[in-house]
Amino acid sequence: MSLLSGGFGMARWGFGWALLLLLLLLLALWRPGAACPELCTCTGARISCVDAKHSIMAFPMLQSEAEMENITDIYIANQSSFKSINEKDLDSYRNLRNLTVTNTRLAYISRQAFQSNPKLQYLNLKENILSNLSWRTFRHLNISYLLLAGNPLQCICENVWLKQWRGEEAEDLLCVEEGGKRTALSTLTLPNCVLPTVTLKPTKVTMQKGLNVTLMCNTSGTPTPTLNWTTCKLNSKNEHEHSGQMSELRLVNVSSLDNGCKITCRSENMVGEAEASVDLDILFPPVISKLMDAVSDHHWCIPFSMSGNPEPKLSWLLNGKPVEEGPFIRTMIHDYSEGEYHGCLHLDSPTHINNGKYTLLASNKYGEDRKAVFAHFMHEPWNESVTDPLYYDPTTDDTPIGQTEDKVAVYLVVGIAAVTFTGFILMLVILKFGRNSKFGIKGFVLFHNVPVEIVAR
Ligand SMILES: *[C@@H]1O[C@H](CO)[C@@H](O)[C@H](O)[C@H]1NC(C)=O
Ligand SMILES: *[C@@H]1O[C@H](CO)[C@@H](O)[C@H](O)[C@H]1NC(C)=O
Ligand SMILES: *[C@@H]1O[C@H](CO)[C@@H](O)[C@H](O)[C@H]1NC(C)=O
Ligand SMILES: *[C@@H]1O[C@H](CO)[C@@H](O)[C@H](O)[C@H]1NC(C)=O
Ligand SMILES: *[C@@H]1O[C@H](CO)[C@@H](O)[C@H](O)[C@H]1NC(C)=O
Ligand SMILES: *[C@@H]1O[C@H](CO)[C@@H](O)[C@H](O)[C@H]1NC(C)=O
Ligand SMILES: *[C@@H]1O[C@H](CO)[C@@H](O)[C@H](O)[C@H]1NC(C)=O
Ligand SMILES: *[C@@H]1O[C@H](CO)[C@@H](O)[C@H](O)[C@H]1NC(C)=O
Ligand SMILES: *[C@@H]1O[C@H](CO)[C@@H](O)[C@H](O)[C@H]1NC(C)=O
Ligand SMILES: CC(=O)N[C@H]1CO[C@H](CO)[C@@H](O)[C@@H]1O
Repeated sequence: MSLLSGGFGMARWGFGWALLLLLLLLLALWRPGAACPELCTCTGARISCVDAKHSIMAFPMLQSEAEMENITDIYIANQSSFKSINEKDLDSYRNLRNLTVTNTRLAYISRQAFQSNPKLQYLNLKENILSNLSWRTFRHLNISYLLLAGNPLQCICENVWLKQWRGEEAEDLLCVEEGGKRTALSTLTLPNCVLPTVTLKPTKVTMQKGLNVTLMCNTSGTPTPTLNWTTCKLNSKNEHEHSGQMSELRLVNVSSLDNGCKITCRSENMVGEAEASVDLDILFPPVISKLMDAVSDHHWCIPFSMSGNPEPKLSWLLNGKPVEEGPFIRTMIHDYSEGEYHGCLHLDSPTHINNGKYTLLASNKYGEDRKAVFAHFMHEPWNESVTDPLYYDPTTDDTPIGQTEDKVAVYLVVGIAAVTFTGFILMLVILKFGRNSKFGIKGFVLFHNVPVEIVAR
């Protein structure tokens, strides 16, 4: 408002426009195109470096992380100084989908080269000088195209995994034998170059909690594969022992918290990998971890959480008598997470006859558990249209606490109002007579204190 009033305002207004223009100019300069490295061209989400006279040595970097995150396509061709793709080179290009590096001196690709590029789909590495490539470089990716024609790939075990490659050109891919002779990779067979297999025993683990179990993983393949166990975060005490092509995983005093846990044995060598897994099925008696006060949300719900395997059967008691379930009262499990079933006893429009002590019984063949909670289904306080017979019902032995409190509150408020009013009248009287009487100021203090004592009582 003040900007437009008076000469001073006009000056500020002009200054504002200049600032805005400057900002726009800066914004224009910040556009991706302008931040493109000298020897490359950038259009939208693509970087392309094809200047053969002045070769780049590594992937270009843009000015900001945000710009690099926008890039989905990098195209590099005819670069005589481009030799390797190292561990961190592509870290900032997190959304990269297409990568072409062709007709360069590329000889080395790190196994971690694409660890930050989970979206990489199309990889064209034609016409480089790659002699070998590990499958581990691509283990976490979902590559649709891997083009490798025109590389002096050697006929060695490390490249044998390419035989199984589903890429379109796999059949035509050639490799170079020691003498220099070229062979179709698809027909290559090498001694001592065998894909791993793995067997895990037992194949099913169903056991009671507190017992011990030993899992045995056996692998074959050459070169000798390495074995690894991957498990959920185990609560049971565990140890593994490794010897040659065998590995043992021993679980002691198995915890019910590990029920459903998946245990995997993975085996890998340069030709590829294999794995086998088993799910722990741990039997244990029911445990009710939570039984909470009734809450109202369309219907009333008495929420509970419990565990047990096999899944416990549930029933309820109201004041010690079995609750008959039906359309208006029923138990429902809503969710199974972190080893626990979460559910509700649903009550449709409960009345005072539903008030009382609710006991949840959970049982399976290994034992049972029970927990109880008191539930009072009440109308909203201060609702004049309802005269709840509950408070006059002689059959109800325990008084509903909430409503009693409400009545006390009413008495208290009315009492305080009455006392304040009396105090006010008394004060007027004292002020009127006090000026020329013996009561004085002391009288006022005395009278003011007396009603407060009545309230406290
Ligand atoms: C990234 O792309 C989005 C959508 O195309 C665009 O709005 C945004 O300005 C770009 N960010 C950078 C830093 O270029
Ligand atoms: C790379 O160089 C070859 C021959 O030198 C040429 O035919 C090709 O068009 C060039 N590629 C690009 C993308 O410039
Ligand atoms: C990636 O490359 C493929 C094959 O050349 C092409 O069809 C696709 O449009 C490219 N995708 C992007 C995002 O550039
Ligand atoms: C794979 O290629 C790299 C880079 O050229 C080389 O250092 C390494 O010795 C090769 N590995 C094998 C097994 O030939
Ligand atoms: C892998 O890519 C293919 C096609 O590119 C797609 O259909 C599939 O869903 C992808 N799989 C995963 C796990 O991303
Ligand atoms: C489980 O192993 C522990 C330690 O090796 C041992 O003390 C315990 O007796 C074993 N329990 C059973 C049920 O075999
Ligand atoms: C492991 O597997 C190999 C081949 O599958 C088999 O010959 C060997 O007997 C197995 N060893 C054990 C201890 O099961
Ligand atoms: C087994 O574990 C439970 C807790 O998970 C513990 O209370 C019990 O003492 C343990 N038993 C043995 C023999 O270590
Ligand atoms: C009073 O209770 C009745 C019956 O439970 C309900 O329909 C009505 O909406 C309530 N009124 C208010 C003001 O809460
Ligand atoms: C990723 C991982 O845990 N690798 C391990 C697999 O097992 C071998 C020994 O068998 C370890 O050396 C690796 O570190």
